[in-house]
Amino acid sequence: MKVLLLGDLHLSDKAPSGCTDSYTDDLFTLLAEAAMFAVHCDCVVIAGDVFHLKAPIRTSHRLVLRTIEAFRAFGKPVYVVPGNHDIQHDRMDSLLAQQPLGVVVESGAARLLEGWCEFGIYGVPWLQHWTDEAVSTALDEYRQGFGADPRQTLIVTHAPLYPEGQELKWEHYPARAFADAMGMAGNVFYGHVHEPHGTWGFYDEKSGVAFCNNGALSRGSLHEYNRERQVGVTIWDSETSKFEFVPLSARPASEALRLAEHTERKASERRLDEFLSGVAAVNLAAVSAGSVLEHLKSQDGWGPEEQALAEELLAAAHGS
Ligand SMILES: [Mn+2]
Repeated sequence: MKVLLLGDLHLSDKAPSGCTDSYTDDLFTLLAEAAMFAVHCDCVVIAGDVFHLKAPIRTSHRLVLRTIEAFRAFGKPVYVVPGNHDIQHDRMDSLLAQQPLGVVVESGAARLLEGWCEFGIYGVPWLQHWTDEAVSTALDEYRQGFGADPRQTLIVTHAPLYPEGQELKWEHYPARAFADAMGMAGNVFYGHVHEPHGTWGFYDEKSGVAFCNNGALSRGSLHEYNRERQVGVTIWDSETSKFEFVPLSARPASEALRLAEHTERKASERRLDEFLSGVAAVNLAAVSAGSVLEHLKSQDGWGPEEQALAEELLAAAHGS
């Protein structure tokens, strides 16, 4: 059996601020390209974060319909393991009650993957709290059901997993503890971390756990890794129990990311810092916008550019 794996689509009507306007269309082009590889696979599993915005009102019907169409074009069963962006307030019961992904599932274009599915793949959605107890509970049925050859089993999850030594201080669940909760047997493909980790883990030829993350399909931020990495999907083969990365023909970073604007914004942030240190002596809460401007005009280095920036910021602060 072969499984086409992808994660972190972050579909959105509007491009995130670091991306060019073709963001949404580019993602659908990548999904269409990925669908060509689905022909050789038995099913498709998406490792969460199908939609970018958690508030359901901010995703259009048009985008939901395009997503349904794109998923149907895979021509194979599509499973989604819900990510933190697919639900609201970290509550899984929001999904079918109000979220855009719930509509995609109701349409029949995708199925939710939690626990075992008919392909013998096991889903672990985003957890509200990443505690040992919650992880162990989420993997209970896995430990009982992985059978004689765990090398032929696959877990797909949306989880804050990192190779040892690369963990984020404020958000991670120790990979070794996750592997222990799996009974140290099987393979894991995970989303949530957008920077690709490749294949790594605690395994040898005979046993252990292999983890794989191929990075997000979306390049929604201007991080360094997004400027250089190859966007792609992964095919997992139960015969060999190996993950194979499949590069997609994504736009070069210079066309997908607003690199020039980013440099400009950094410069304007620097000017903002200077502006704020200029007003540090004034209690903003107690004065009017006009008097703040008067104060600023008396500062050294005050010019028309600073004046325009200050007026803009003050207008924004007053909600006008
Ligand atoms: Mn994500």
